[in-house]
Amino acid sequence: MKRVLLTGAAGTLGKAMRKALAGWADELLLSDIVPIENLAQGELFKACDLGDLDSVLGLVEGCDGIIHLGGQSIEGTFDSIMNGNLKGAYHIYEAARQLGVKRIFFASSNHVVGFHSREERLDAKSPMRPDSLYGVSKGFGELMAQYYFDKFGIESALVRIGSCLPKPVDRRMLSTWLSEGDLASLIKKIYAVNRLGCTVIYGASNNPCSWWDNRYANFVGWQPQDSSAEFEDEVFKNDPPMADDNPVLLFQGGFFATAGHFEDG
Ligand code: NAI
Ligand code: 15L
Repeated sequence: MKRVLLTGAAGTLGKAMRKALAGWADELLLSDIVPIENLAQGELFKACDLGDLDSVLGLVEGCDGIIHLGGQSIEGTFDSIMNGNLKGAYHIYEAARQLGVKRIFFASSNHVVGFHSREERLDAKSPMRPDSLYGVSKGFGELMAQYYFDKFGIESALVRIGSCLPKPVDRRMLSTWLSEGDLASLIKKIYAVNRLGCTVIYGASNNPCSWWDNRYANFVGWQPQDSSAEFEDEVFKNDPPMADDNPVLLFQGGFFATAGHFEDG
């Protein structure tokens, strides 16, 4: 890969992927609405508001691939989500179409399916049941990707990331945890596979109590190496159990499903 764009590069996963992907592409073009100054060798930076099409066009020009992590990453008002996630998804795909980018890693979220019960095992064909406006916005991004694949052949990995952080810190994350190393290896696989299509992938490590089945993405050849099992004792010690009738425990999305609704204005 000559030049790969990493949006959301100032965020939590952006920082982690900068380290993990160092040297992978000739140039990693970092972008965020927030400035980044500590550039490493092979990194470039361009500020961009994903809500602005002209800026996104300027950003995507000359890129061979896009790792799209940028946008609102938690629940919020519709207005707060619209700019980065709705307009942002459209702008990324439209820029890819106009400028000839053929493959995109789209950071979707488990909150697209967060209203499914924890007793269900989901796969790529399970219906979307978003648990938040944020989850709805990620579902919108997935549909945008599907449209641009069917009409223009732009391939995407729609990665429904679980909980990506250095280690699982609560009981739910024993099911949803994705290690940073496994995320980086997934990104590399997505750009190495011959034919990607438009493929939903659940972004979770090899956790023993997973709710998700990646059978329709086996062809990608991604084999997560890490497991939440090694953190189980620590999590049980630090995160006391909730009462059995706590509704948070019913849904895969946890508190995203039970939290109140944000109103604009
Ligand atoms: P984050 O909130 O730390 O980073 C997101 C970045 O996007 C921030 O640096 C922010 O400044 C930037 N951003 C927001 N609005 C923007 C706009 N309008 N224009 C340009 N940049 C904008 O989020 P995190 O945790 O790094 O997540 C990265 C992506 O992965 C997000 O899309 C998130 O929804 C998704 N994801 C993350 C999960 C996790 O466990 N961290 C789980 C599921 C999905
Ligand atoms: C997400 O989509 C969020 O971006 C992240 O902050 C976590 O809340 C994660 O899901 C999760 O479900 O743990």
